[in-house]
Amino acid sequence: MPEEVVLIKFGGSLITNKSKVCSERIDIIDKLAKICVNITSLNKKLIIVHGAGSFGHIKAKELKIFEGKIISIYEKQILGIEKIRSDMLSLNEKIIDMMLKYKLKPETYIPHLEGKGSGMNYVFSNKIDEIIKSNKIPVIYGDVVDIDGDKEFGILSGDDICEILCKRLKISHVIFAIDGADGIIDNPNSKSGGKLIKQFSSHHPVVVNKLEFDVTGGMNLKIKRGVNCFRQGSRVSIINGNNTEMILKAVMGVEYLGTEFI
Ligand code: IP8
Repeated sequence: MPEEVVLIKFGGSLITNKSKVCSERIDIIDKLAKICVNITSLNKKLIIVHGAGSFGHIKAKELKIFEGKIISIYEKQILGIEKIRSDMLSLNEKIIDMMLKYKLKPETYIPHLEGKGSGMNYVFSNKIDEIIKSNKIPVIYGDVVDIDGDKEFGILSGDDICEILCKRLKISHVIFAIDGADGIIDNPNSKSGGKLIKQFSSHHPVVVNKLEFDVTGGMNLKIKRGVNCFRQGSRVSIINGNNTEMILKAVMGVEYLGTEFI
């Protein structure tokens, strides 16, 4: 197995059209799959995590899935969970199909079928180790998962998955490929739109963009998870995923446009 493991999180806002339910951005998925080919040809092991975007967040927000079981809307929640899970599988299939088109060997780990626990309490099954030990590319995604106790279900974000995997494995580099910005912006709500923070230290104060639509915490969660991945010993970058060339540059260790955690 190659020594260097690169984990790329494809942000849900990047790979889907945020405001249109279940609408994927196939051109971006295509570009990302091509970058995966480049990275594997550098003899690096790749792990892909992807978010939900409009395949998960719109319905999850509407049905307050994040809060767990709510008796007054329980039946609707159960039906909604089924729908979100099948929508997420279909988004995952689009990514897998694209990877197969480029002769990559992906294998999906389905969070709600394999493990349980929401957020950082999620417990992976051994299936993840099997996929990682094989020569396949593990593909994991944010999902609605079962949890023990009265809440019954909750959300596992792709950003949580990144941190959990950094704790479980030795990951050399975690890259959050996002949409709408070149990395962490110092003041996204200002008139000028703020400035890119090229080197981000975990002590840096962060202002979060008020316009985010995520049920899982958007940029705030990404930064928190990124800091924790960095503390586990991984390099961490946040990069505009529309600019896939920058992902490759970051992996190659040359100068790139984006935010590097220091
Ligand atoms: O987009 C969220 O995952 P994320 C999962 O990685 C669902 O935060 C189903 C909303």
